[in-house]
Amino acid sequence: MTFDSSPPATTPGADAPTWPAEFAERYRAAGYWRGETFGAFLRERATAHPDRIALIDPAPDRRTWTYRQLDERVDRLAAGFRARGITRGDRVVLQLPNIGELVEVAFALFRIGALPVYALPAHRRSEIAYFCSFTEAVAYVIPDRHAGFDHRGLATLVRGTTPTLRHVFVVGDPGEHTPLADVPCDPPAAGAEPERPQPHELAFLQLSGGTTGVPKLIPRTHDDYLYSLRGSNEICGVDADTRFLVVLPAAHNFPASSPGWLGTLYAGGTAVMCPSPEPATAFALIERERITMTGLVPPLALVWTDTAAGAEEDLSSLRLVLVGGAKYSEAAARRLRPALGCDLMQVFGMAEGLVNYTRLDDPYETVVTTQGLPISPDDEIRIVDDGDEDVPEGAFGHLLTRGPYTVRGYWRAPEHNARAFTEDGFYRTGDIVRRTPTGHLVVEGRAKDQINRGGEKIAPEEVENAVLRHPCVHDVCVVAVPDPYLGERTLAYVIPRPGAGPLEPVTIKRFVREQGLAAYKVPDRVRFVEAFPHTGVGKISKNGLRSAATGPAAARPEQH
Ligand code: OOB
Repeated sequence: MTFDSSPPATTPGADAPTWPAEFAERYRAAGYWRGETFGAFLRERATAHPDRIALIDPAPDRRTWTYRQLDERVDRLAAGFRARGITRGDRVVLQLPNIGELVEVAFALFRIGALPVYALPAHRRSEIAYFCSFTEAVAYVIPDRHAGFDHRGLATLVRGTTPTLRHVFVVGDPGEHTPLADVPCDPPAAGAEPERPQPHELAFLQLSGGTTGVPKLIPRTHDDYLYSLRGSNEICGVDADTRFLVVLPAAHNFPASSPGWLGTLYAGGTAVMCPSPEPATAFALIERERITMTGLVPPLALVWTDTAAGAEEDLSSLRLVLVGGAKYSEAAARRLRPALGCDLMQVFGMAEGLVNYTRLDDPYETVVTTQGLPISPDDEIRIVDDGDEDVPEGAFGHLLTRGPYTVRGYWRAPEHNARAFTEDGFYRTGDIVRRTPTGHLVVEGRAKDQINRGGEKIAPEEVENAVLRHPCVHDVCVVAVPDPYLGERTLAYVIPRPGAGPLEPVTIKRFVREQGLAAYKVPDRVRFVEAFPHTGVGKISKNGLRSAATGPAAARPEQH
């Protein structure tokens, strides 16, 4: 008998650093890692309460799934994927909007141990081609059209450049690809099922906001992610009566797990997919579906609070709105409770792991002025200076963290990991925080080179690389400028190539879009300059450019 001692393809250690044995043992002994998997918990809920409604997709015709129906559907889809050769450890790029199929496909992949790679609906050629080739994806799942964009054409392009990509599954009209509706088939008889994924193995790859030219992938295991769901559910009071409205793009970590559609399903509640974050759509659904909980980014929370005053819909079922993803100003936070008539909870989280929440029993002042406490007593928090030395209690510094649901490294990125994690496994969040005497964290700013455009994260380097490909551009520097609505917007400073002829901001913006970058990464403003300011050591001074952007010259209208 031959014995293959190589780790299964989805064991975290194979493609990314994992928790050292003594930490894994500690997290198991503390009851954080319980040996559950996503596929198994859905089956358990379906057995315990088959007829409860798990999922509602209101558009265009209201569709509902009981727990039994969802579980059966997931089984049939999993069998269909398997029949098409998709197996344990395979990567599948999942790019679906907030529709029921996203939940079905994710659970079907969980069940066979294939790894969803969660793309956002806004991603375009540049991002999707990268995800497919970097992860050597075997399949790509898309809607036919969404928000005016035909995903089938993009899929054809990407298929042509990704040799591993064997399948494109389409929700709706498939064009030249395979309809997702054709995939489900009868599952194998009991006893003939293939080996199930193990709790310590990877469940999916989540996207990082990124600080480099290409987005990084975050390897999350069943054990660690399910712990963050249980913790989130307990803190937010999620139970079988919770009706959670998924307003933000469902693939993002916040609406997926804080407590999100996954937390809601874990608790046996009902997840309702919201096709648009606009108050007109969302408020009508809150009334009709008696929504109790949702999560918003600060700009949306602003729109909702402004609109709620004159709204005719009955929002009285709402108990709790979570706001996070970007800094929520105290002034805006104070307006939410009176306007929406429900509790507010701030959430400061990251797809790499650590999630902080204000608590339901925190004093109101704490809820509106802090970004909360970590989920776990074993979330280790260090606040350090530039030399990694702890700052005095209450002072601000760089936030480092490690714990039972914070990854120890990105997927297949050893060089980046050496910078993004300390030698003893703390993740360098890039956030500047301070801690109040009660242990609540207050986000004071950011040290990482990332722009937070209303919760959407942009790595300037990725945009700069796209602009640099323009033949008339000599150099470019992308910085954040403050914005009253989004918090930050992007500004690209461009040095034209000498003698290149006249360049217009719109030319640069169009060029970035044509490079296939998601629309939210297209610079909001472009300004042409002859040189960049430099720091003492000769590096480009992004601070100098940021302050130039907010100075008097910043208002020049032709530069927008
Ligand atoms: C969430 O996850 P990501 O991975 O898109 O972004 C993480 C980063 C944090 O490092 C921080 O810079 C920023 O987003 N952030 C906040 C914040 N919440 C996130 N900055 C200030 N205040 C907040 N409340 O954004 C995310 C993941 C899970 C739950 C919630 C948000």
